[in-house]
Amino acid sequence: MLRRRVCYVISLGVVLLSLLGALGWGALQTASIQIGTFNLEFFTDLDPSTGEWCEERNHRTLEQIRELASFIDSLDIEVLALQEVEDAKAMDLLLSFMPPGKYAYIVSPQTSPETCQRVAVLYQPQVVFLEYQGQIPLSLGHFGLRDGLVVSGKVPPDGFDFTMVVVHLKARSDRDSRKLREQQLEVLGEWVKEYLENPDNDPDLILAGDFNEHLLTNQRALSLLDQGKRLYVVTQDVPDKRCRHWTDPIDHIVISLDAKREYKGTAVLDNFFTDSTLPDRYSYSDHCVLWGDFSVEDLDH
Ligand SMILES: [Ca+2]
Ligand SMILES: [Ca+2]
Repeated sequence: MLRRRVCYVISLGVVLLSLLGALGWGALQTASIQIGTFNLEFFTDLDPSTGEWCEERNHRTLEQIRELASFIDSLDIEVLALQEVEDAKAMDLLLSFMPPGKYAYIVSPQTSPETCQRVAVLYQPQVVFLEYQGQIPLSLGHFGLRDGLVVSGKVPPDGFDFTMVVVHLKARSDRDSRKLREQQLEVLGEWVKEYLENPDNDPDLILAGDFNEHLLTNQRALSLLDQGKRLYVVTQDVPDKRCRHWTDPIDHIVISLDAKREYKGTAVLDNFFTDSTLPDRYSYSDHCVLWGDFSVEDLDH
């Protein structure tokens, strides 16, 4: 009798394990992945011989970098677009304070024009594969400005696949800066149009970054980017759009119409500055973290 019961329990265990295997353990653990963006404000490798302009503006101690890394890890975002990263050494520094093996990164290989504020992407390789695809010449040849970084992503083995573009457009609101930013939006918009019109490309396109532009209220800026493609600004779904004393975000996630199938309709702008449990939060950045939830399943037609 006892033997039969043991056999029964073992059989039930085998059935459950088989079921887990068939469904995919990863799918059970995460029904969605988060894709986000965070401007790290002069995040350098602390080597004063490189990226001098950024090093002079970097205000963090090693202890504050440790706290920043632990804060980012606590968000547990699977794919996080980053802005203002000096280089790969800076990313290695950040990862040195994170759980070993949990994160990987891709940094924009931009060398010309020179910049110490590269765009990058931090991701969890155990959940999603990311691969470098190229750059978009958004720096327009201007010293210090940033090219866009294009990566492809896929939730293994046959889940959500997409192309992501990380951007950091020209800051400031003086006339020349606004004009440059408009040119950048046009170049990006044309790239997006061409990308979406090529049937060989994955229809799920995600633009994430610091646009330095109020895309929710500046219709002209959005139309330069959109080019009639009916892109969707995920940022509009953020319930509380306040970040410090601003209420009209400049950090955005913009997705193609097809990617809306994968997007779960929920987004967060984390105004961590109000969280008093984070002692050095004002040293992290001058931006909030934005993310949206996406399905892990491949819903391509
Ligand atoms: Ca440096
Ligand atoms: Ca896809």
